[in-house]
Amino acid sequence: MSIDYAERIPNNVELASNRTLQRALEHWQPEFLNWWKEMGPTDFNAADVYLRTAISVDAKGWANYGYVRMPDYRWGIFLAEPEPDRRVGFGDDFGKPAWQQVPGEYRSALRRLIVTQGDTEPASVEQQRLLGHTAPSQYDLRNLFQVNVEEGRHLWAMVYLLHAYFGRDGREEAEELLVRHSGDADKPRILGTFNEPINDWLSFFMFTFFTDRDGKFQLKSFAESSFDPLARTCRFMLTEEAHHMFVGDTGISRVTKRTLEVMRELGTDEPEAVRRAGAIDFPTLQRYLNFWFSSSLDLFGSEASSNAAAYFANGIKGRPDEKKYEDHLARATSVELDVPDGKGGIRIESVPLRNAMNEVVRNSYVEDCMRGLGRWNRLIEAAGHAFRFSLPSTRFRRTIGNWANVATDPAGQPISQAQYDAQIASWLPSDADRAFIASLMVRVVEPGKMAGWIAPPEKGIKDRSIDYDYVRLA
Ligand code: BYC
Ligand code: FE
Ligand code: FE
Repeated sequence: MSIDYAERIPNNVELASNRTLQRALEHWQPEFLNWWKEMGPTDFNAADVYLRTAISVDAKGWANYGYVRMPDYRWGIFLAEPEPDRRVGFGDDFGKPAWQQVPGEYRSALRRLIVTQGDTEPASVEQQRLLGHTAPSQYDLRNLFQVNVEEGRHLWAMVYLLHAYFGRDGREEAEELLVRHSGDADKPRILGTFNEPINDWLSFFMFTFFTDRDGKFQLKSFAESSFDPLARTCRFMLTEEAHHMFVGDTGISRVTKRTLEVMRELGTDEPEAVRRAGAIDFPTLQRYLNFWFSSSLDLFGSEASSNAAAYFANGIKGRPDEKKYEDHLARATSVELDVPDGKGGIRIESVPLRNAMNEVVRNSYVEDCMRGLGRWNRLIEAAGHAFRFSLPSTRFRRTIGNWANVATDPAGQPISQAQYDAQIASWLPSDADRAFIASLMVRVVEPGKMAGWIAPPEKGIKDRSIDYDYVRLA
């Protein structure tokens, strides 16, 4: 299953044997490149970037490194190897053969999910387009661009499915994916978080930690899908996704490390003093964390969802790592959810498991986030400080689901709207916080040098040193 790079569109799906599909995708390709030039990273298209490109989908070839100009990156179509005799792994049709084509009755549901997934990928590139100008190091600049080109490839992955399996509707949806834009008043991206601005690198690290991690869990749910081409596409995307979360996780670790260094030099953890020394105080980090975590929780949908129940029953979208569960039918059990009682309190409601699938996935996500916080907290503990990062309650600041627009404190305790408004500036980044973070965003271009608010990484990319020339500016 090697990838054919002699083709205009590199692929491992034998695109050349389907002339109609190949022509349709070759027609979309220049539109994608126009979008990249207009909406992708500004001003760096002539730079040589030390990037990873897949040359095959097996362990040896998927991570091949070399200098590439971003517009010359070989965006292509790569599916993980097929599993022989794959079967439906959950829901009412458990055990029947997986589908190589889209069943007519599930066509619109599948198209909708693929479009929603596809929409997030270019959205994130749009959100991050100005960050190159304030990169804290060449190493970070390179990582940003690696993430950007791969999100571009994830768009290709979904566009391939739309073109190959959804006929004319699919081609129209593929066009629309380049027409909606992040934050656009008339044609915004579909999901809330993907319309939030990412104007500074702290937001970028929080986004790649919290929001790319939603991507991990959604892709894992699709990797279980009975629609085999979707499952195989998402399995390969997950190999790339790991690096995006690594960027967020190590980014926040490095900020934390630098803050600890400054606190040691100053002999105080007083936020104003830390700020005056050019580092980011922990309470500010916690407010950014609160913002991106709560926004990303909405991406899992409502706690009780008839959509989710139908996706599961029909074998369209499973649970991440479905194999770890014993009961793949999920028909008999139920889940207890906390819901607002309408009188300022909380009551418990029982919901059939299938309807609670969004909540099941969200809970796995929260656990995964906790592991990252644990790593950052261990750095702080080892330095002898009392501060600990914490995740706010899943009830805090929600705009989707049972707790949408219900005022709670970060612990999830319902409070009055007046109390909420009075305290929100200590829970979420204020304008003053954002202005302070913006003031730190200065571009550092000398290889190996870091901006003052972030520690160097532990190692470079692919055995290269930290001061390697990761981006050769034109
Ligand atoms: N914002 O029954 P409900 C990634 C809508 S990230 C706005 O609660 P359902 C990446 C929903 O569409 C992964 N609208 O939810 C990361 C529905 O609308 P309609 C992206 C929202 O359907 C970083 C209504 O509310 N992948 O890859 O069970 C960088 C009620 O729906 C939101 C996917 O999302 C929201 N946050 O589940 C780059 C996977 N949440 O039908 C990339 C595909 C819900 O009433 N999507 N709504 O008009 C899905 O699986 C599902 O659509 C959702 C929602 C899980 C998002
Ligand atoms: Fe992605
Ligand atoms: Fe990603």
